Amino acid sequence: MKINIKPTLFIFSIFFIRCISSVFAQTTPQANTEDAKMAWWREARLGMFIHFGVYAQFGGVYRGHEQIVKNGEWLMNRMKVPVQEYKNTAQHFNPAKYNAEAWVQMAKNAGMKYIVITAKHHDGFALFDTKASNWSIVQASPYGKDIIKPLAEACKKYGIKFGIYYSQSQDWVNPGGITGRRVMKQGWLNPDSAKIDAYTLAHKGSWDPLQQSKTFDDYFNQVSYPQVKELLSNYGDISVLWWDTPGGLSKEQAKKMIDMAKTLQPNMITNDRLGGGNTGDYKTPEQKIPNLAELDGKDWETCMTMNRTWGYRTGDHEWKSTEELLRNTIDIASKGGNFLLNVGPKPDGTFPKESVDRLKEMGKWMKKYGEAIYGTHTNPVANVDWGRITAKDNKSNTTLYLSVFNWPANGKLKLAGLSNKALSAQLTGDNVKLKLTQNDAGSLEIEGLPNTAPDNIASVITIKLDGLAKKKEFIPEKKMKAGSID
Ligand code: FHN
Repeated sequence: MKINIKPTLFIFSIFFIRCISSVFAQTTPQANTEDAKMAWWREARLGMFIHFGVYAQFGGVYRGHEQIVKNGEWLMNRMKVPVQEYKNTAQHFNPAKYNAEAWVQMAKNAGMKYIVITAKHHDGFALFDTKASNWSIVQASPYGKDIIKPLAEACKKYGIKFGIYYSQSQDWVNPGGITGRRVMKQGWLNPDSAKIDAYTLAHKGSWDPLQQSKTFDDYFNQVSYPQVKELLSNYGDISVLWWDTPGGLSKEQAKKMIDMAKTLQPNMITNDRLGGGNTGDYKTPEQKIPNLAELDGKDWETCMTMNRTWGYRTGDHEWKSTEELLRNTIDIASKGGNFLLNVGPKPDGTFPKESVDRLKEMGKWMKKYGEAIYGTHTNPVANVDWGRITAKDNKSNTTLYLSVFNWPANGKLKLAGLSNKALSAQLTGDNVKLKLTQNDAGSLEIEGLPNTAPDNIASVITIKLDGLAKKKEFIPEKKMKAGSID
């Protein structure tokens, strides 16, 4: 049978070029720079989110009405506070007890490696000295000083990476900004709800004509773009730019924003919420921890509240326990993700006691067992029902960290799916050696565990493996839902 060599050669060369380019793509200088950029972030694993602004002084209550739906930072929108009335409230906003160093030390002592603060949230109030609007803490409040500058300096002083959250599209005060529509019943049962809901429906979600007195392009060119430029020019190294609620920016506007950001802060990483087709450097599931089926190998960070609100609320007492917060930290690291845990400071500039207590308690665990979190990657072996597993590789060996939530009464633990020989096991931080039995099927039994758990939240066991364990492959079965579940 005569083989027509030309078409076969042609198909073979296409296939060959494809292989080369995909290998090359992974190892291009571009890919290496991206990877290098993410290195500190992947090592960090745990960060602090801070939602602070003029809304803190309401604490979720407006004219005696407790806001129905959770988020205190959405008060102006949910309670339909007229623009000028909301702006007037800044005359009473004076966080006199604000101490940037104290905030940073609380984050650091909790084991957090980076901070992301809301430089401007959806209500448009800038916590920094901006020339692009007079709606700022410097020009509109008796406090009169930049909040961002001392925080950036304190982060630098204490070796904490500094990040900025900026609401690039939504802005309920600077005219032309997007006004995400929310129905009145999410605020309070206002007798005029029907009229108000009809108005917001007819006016792109806005509830005050002032909001629509300029176009979005005006807002983008006169406020959003220049303010981001100020933030990336006047506060030293910005390690993270956290956009939010995408929608509004055109492809061109998003490109213009990212090009500027990359020029001013080439090492900065950004999240996936800019919009305009920009996917950023990592994904941001909110108030949830994705399951493995949802992961696709891309970097991700779960952001979560300690109670149910991002901004301070007097009436929200649904605080998660330290146990839940730490087990979330471990669960997220065991799936190769970062955890950005939120604090909503009080209007005087101090952290709520409930947040301070949890940060302190987390810090105790992280001080003893932080090695099971920092710089670890996804559990390469089988999942277990008694806890979570993280892994860390050096040049030649993988170390597994078994974080045990349910301590075995019989002093034994089983682990399956090991393709490497387990060389040693010990209680992390206690140097207590444990007995290992491993069969050919890769099942491992750990014996000699103390009767009582060394830690009542999660006790960690370190297992040194012979050689490097094969990393987990990600074939996403379900798409990870990005962004807002506000
Ligand atoms: O609308 C915001 C909300 O206020 C908060 O800032 C969260 C934090 O991730 N992001 C949006 C909701 O997705």
